Amino acid sequence: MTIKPLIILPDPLLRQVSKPIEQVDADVLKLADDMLETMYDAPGIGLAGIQIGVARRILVVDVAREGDEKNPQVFINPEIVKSSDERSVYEEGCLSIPEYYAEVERPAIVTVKHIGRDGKEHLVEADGLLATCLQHEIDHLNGVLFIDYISRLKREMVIKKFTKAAKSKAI
Ligand code: GNR
Ligand code: NI
Repeated sequence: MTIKPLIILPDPLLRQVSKPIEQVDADVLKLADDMLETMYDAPGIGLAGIQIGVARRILVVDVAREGDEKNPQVFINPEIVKSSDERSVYEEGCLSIPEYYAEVERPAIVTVKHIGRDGKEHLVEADGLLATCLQHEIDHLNGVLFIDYISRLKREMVIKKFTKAAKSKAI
């Protein structure tokens, strides 16, 4: 397993739409393991392929609380097939937008169809933090970031700040 460097705003890769995974082979399982290791190292509760520069439709999550047993989950080609009318609000953050947080309202319950690491199709009904996290990660697969749900003024301020930071770090 390898910890991979994270792609940070305003890298245009974050706006790329990821492509479906055609078969769950050894390379895909290795990618999932690298993503989990990178997520745990960060630390974060979710990670999409594009955040380590791989534009494939795969995400990993673990919303187990600190001290509880780990619960790594891998979602390949995930699709939201049902969303509740009920909404919930969470303060979100993103490993690709470090140290910026904002409240985002999303459907409270979602049903996600996906391929698991066993190569088989699964259906998961998620609520609470898992529902929010899965929607945040699926957004990444479509080039969407949580700052797209805040006001344009706030979003532009965040992008400007990260653009400046990236320029000052460039060699
Ligand atoms: O680690 C993360 N925490 C988080 C908190 C609230 C809502 C979504 C998330 S996902 C984020 C990791 C990340 O950037 N995944 O793409
Ligand atoms: Ni994110």
